[in-house]
Amino acid sequence: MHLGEHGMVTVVETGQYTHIGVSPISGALGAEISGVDLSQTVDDATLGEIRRALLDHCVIFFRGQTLTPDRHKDFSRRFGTLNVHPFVGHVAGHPEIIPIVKEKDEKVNFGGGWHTDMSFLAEPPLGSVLYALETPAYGGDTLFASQYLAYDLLSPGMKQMLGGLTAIHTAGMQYGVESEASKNNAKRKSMETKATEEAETTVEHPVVRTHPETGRKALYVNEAFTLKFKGMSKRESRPLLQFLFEHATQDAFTCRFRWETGSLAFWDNRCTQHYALNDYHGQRREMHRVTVDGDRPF
Ligand SMILES: O=C(O)CCC(=O)C(=O)O
Repeated sequence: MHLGEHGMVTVVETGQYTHIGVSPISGALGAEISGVDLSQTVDDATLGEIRRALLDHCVIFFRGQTLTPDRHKDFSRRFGTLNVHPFVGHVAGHPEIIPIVKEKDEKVNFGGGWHTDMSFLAEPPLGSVLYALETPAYGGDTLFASQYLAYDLLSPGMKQMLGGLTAIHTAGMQYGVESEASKNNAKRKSMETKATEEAETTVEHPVVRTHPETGRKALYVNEAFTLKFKGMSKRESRPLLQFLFEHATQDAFTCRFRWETGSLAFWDNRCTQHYALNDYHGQRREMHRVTVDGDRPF
């Protein structure tokens, strides 16, 4: 762990919660929520506290839930409209649910590198709601990193420089016809992914975004989808991007979630990155992901 000299990692101070229990799981981000049954319609006061917990902790976790695909979507829809992934197949009859599956005999997992979901969209997701149907006896944890901390712990000079930069994002590195990732995706028989020319489309986002609800600044580049800085070549962009990718995901900014069947994670995609560990070969893992639409970053 290498913290900069510019500040200390702290958990955001929160107000009181009266409808739910909220227990932070690391000093950087992440909290487990208790006292909620998501198989029932959540009342507005409880939902308000869940929303506040998400904003305070960036990723929240629920355990012991029993959700049908419809209930999973109903809960997620309370936070916004639902996304249909342009390049990844869906659960039969539920275009808004991506099955994230790794079979016992498969090697490649989905999300096995640090990323922010779908930053290749002009309006990337607010967040994702991931529900565990089958989990391995060991391994398969997910890491999350606070991109507020990644921004806060940069030097004033770096913050000033990044504040003037725009980045170019694309799905091409993951879903482009010629990409290495597409070749790996094709080996994954349990999930359908499309390799298309459409994936090469690019969009522009500020390198530092302001969270539309908290007003806090967050670093917004990620290795999966950020191609380069606007107005620079890929070669010129690479050294600074590489520094930011490594800086943004250092241990001090992370938490790690251990899944059980019935666990549900809801991450705020506007201020986090995540990484699905691939350390459970020979075991099966099956999740369902619903993705909530977001706004254009500013
Ligand atoms: O399977 C996981 O734990 C996370 C999957 C992932 O990275 C994603 O849904 O973007």
